[in-house]
Amino acid sequence: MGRTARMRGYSVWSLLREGVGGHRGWRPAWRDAAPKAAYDAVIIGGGGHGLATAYYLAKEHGMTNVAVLEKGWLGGGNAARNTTIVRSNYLNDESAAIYDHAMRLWRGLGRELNFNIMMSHRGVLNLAHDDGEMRQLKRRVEANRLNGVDAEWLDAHEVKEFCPPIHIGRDVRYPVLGATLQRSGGVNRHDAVVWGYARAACALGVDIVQHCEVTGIDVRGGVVQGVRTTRGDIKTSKVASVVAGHTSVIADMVGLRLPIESHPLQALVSEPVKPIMPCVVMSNAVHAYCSQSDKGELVIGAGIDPHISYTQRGGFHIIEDEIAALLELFPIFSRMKLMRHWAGTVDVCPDASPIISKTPVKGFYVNGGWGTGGWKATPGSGHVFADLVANDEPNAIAEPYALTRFATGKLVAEHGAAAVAH
Ligand code: FAD
Ligand code: PYC
Repeated sequence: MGRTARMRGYSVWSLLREGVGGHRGWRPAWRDAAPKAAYDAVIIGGGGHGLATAYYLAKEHGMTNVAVLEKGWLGGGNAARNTTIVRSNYLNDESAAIYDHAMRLWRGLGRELNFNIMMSHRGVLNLAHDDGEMRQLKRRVEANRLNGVDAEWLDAHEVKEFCPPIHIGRDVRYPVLGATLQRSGGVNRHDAVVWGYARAACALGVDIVQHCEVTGIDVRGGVVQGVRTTRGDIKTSKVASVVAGHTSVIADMVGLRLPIESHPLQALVSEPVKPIMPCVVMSNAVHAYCSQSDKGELVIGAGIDPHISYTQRGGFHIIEDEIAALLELFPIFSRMKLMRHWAGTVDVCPDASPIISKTPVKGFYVNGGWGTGGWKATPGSGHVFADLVANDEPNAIAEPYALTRFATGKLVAEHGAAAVAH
């Protein structure tokens, strides 16, 4: 029996009884709250980042009179749609700081939340297919090491040793010449992370309100007064927007125009098979990446669909291209069947780095622009954003991600390390 079950007083017999009896004795993991008339802070968006923000606000800053407002169900946005690749091998110092902060938090998160988030540090390979890419990726390995991020360079034969199903012959359009390896990188379980944060935040007093869409934000004299929602008006002096692909929609409610574009990003899974992929493999040049879920499905993705859209669906040609590329890397998968495919809406900044920032509207804070790669940042993002919302000042990790960088030109350019094209 797992630690969670023991702590909650379950025995094997009670689990069996619940299994055959329709789970009638199980308590919900969190309270589905009705919105109150006022809160000290309102978080818009019940994805991983919003829930992590709520948890750290309560745990580290003693702010418990807080609501998370989610227009759908918890974790039904990009949290549910992402492929959960976790790594911190970005190029710039500012990125290493935030993504490795997240990596440190991931390591202890299952224990901290007392929830099995199925964290698997199985290693992430980023492939190089030509001399230019090799130079660029080797430089990234050096930059990572200077920042204390674990990174190695593997030649093609070492890549094959680490990932036996991969094809390293030279008979393809983009042969594998080598790869970076971050051994601590890997994958985890998206809904467990969401539910773990939700349960922990709720236990500290946070109200989690599902099916509650924010439709407007009241601002008077440049200061936030509250939010309007499909379940009534709520007064608050702090509104924190954590809505991924809808960041520019929420910002528009306070008259703010952000340098963000929203694009579809697709993913798909194959039929389940026995364990074959021991690690995560990503290729920026051919636009394909792949890992294997614990259920046995190959989890496959590529870059964004280039058009702007909120539809949560993408074009078939993207899938065709990514599968063609993937099969050059893994001809062994050529007869597998694909089972499901979907898309999310990702919010992309011009430098492929996020926004974690105060705004010209007092009391309105933005966390967004994570593009194709925000899942890996979830705990780090929530941790530093909670600090910003509580203290009205960014800490050293969050500071480079202020909106002011688009005026000063001090961008954090991460298109290379973002790893799936955007
Ligand atoms: P979300 O989970 O989308 O949460 C935002 C929530 O806000 C949503 O639930 C939405 O319903 C809610 N909301 C929006 N508007 C309102 C409103 N008006 N009122 C109330 N609620 C509202 N990142 C990685 O690091 N690794 C990966 O492998 C990876 N793979 C990806 C694959 C795909 C196909 C996609 C789409 C994304 C992927 N990402 C990946 C990116 C990652 O999923 C996101 O960057 C991250 O999940 C964003 O977190 P979030 O909590 O802000 O977003
Ligand atoms: O940022 O590592 C990443 C990623 C993988 C797939 C989508 N994003």
